[in-house]
Amino acid sequence: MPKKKTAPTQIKGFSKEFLRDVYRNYIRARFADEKMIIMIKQGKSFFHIGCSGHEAIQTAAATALKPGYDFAYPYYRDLAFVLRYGVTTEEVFLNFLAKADDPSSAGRQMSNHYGHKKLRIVSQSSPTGTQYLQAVGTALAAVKEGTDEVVYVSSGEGTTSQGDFHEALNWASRERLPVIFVIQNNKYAISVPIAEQTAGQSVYRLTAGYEGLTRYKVDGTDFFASYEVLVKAAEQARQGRGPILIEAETVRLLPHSSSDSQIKYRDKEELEREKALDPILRFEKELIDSGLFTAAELETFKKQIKQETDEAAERAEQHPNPDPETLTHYLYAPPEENADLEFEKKQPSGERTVLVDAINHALKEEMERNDKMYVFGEDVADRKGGVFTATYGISTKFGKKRCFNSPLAESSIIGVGIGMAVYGLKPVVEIQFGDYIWTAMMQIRNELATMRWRSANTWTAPVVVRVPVGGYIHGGLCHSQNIEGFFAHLPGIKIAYPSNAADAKGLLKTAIRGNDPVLFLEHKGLYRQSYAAAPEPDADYLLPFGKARVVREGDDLTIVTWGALVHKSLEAAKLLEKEGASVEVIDIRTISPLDTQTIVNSVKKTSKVLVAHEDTLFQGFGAEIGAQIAEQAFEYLDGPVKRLGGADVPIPFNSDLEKAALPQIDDVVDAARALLEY
Ligand SMILES: Cc1ncc(C[n+]2csc(CCOP(=O)(O)OP(=O)(O)O)c2C)c(N)n1
Repeated sequence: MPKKKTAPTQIKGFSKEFLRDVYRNYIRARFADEKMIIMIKQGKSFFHIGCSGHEAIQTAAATALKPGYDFAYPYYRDLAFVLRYGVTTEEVFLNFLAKADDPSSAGRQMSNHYGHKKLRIVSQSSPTGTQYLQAVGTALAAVKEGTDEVVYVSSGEGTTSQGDFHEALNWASRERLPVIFVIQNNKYAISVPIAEQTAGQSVYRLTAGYEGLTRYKVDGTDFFASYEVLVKAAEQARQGRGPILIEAETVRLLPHSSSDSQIKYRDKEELEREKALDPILRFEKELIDSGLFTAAELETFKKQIKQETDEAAERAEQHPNPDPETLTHYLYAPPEENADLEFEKKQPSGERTVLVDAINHALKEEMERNDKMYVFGEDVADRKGGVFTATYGISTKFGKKRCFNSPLAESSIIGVGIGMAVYGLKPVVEIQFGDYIWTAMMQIRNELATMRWRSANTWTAPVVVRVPVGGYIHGGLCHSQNIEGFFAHLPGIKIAYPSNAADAKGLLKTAIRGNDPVLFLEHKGLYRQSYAAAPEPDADYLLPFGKARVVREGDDLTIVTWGALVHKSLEAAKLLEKEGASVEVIDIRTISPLDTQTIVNSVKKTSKVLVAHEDTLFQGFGAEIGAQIAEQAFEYLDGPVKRLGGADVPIPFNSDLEKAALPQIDDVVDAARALLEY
């Protein structure tokens, strides 16, 4: 009698149920892509960027991880990843339609920019590559906290040309952090083929030099191969055996986005060849050939999922749009988050302390108070303790776990800081000189300053960034810049610029205890000046942001100033007093928020105002103050709003030249005198 053939129950050890779920995820993603393209044509949304062709590697990655436990930094093409991770199809459409209930951003970000607090999908912004350093920061936080959480981060192959990618590999490899880098190589970055993008046309080979990094190259259209690698990677990362890079070869079956037309730059034959590599066709064949599924069964799944997709889209359409009244919500922490901060409890009465030491003491006291606080940057650890010694003694007192040297890479410092803050730690980082903050500008402008707003208050990144700025002590062009004018233009980040030791301590403590990102500017020329020294406040002295100080009262003219020009303005006021002029000097103390009220009140009294700062004049922050005065106190003015700033040149090294470039006491006197005589 012929032996009866028994039906298989598994493929390669995977149960029918498991494979059905994988297949269903492929189809959910594919149908969502197709539906979104239709809805774009119907004018229901404006942008779509799809995952078609990438389903296998993405589904494998999400399947190998623990949603809601492991952190994910998925890129815009990761639809199949997020669906498998737990985002519902309806939520995908809420995001696509920019609805108020969109869990990633409440309609604030472009579609397909994912984020989901409960699932630990960190809010994703648009710059290619920034996510890598943040993923490293989150992994570092997980290690510091002693957990076995793993961090997934992905991008296309084009994005691996970004410096942030290599900085991330360096940091992750250096510390053997639990990061899984998944590079989905579809061979194009918009229209640019990998041959024009990447040395050797292989990300796998390109990254060979990072010791400690485990690398795999895999066919990303093959679920079984991809899953095998991802499981190994997750296990390795979880066991603390270091980061993993996976280059997964995929096909891009759609144009780059709905704004692109790939037939302009790809041959028909090539597109046909890629269609044949569609991971869905491959998986269907494997399922049917194995005998585990019939074609009819798969058709039934498709029908069901088609209906589910249409229904999810319809439901999402019924949700409300965001209310324009909410536009400015969550740019900063809502007041209740900072409600327990008590300001100026006791006036400073300690020993006279120089500014840099006041900073140092504030850091140490806050480290003591908050074991989630971390200090890092270039050279900050002992024995050096920072190039200005602001961090001296911290690593010795609190250990190198909590105060450590970063690589010499500013974007890394901010990106890793964001990742740690997202996790719930409090990074207080140092950028060695304001002049070198520019390589971190992308992380600051598009990531740090926007995290809370763009995720509608679900993710926050309250990193404090300390930055020595300003002229003197022979810094020349690139150790002397003032930077407040650039950063004041960024909504979402607060900026302090203290002029003396007591203010520095009080403002830094407020920055550290608060829940917003803060740029904390320290004039390096004031660090050890006796005139910037002050009686030291106690450990609980907090100064509020947005509260200017009337440093000297007067009736004839107001000088609005900050940083190093506070002292020069005071000296000028003393000289002018001898001529019979009564000059009021206001130190704004924080650039953002700005205490316009104190300025306007003073101008109402004196009717004449000079805004004086060290930064170059053209488009300096003084222009903003001048404009606000013109708007709010025009009828009280008895002369033009006058500005005094640095010459519009780089800062020279030669002392005489530098003196000529930066405003001196005489310049303040001259400007004030001209106005008094007006
Ligand atoms: C820093 C930055 N530069 C440029 C862009 C515009 N841009 C968006 S996606 C993209 C191509 C990315 O290609 P790749 O990394 O290969 O991923 P793929 O889209 O092919 O999956 C570009 C140039 C951007 N978003 N960010």
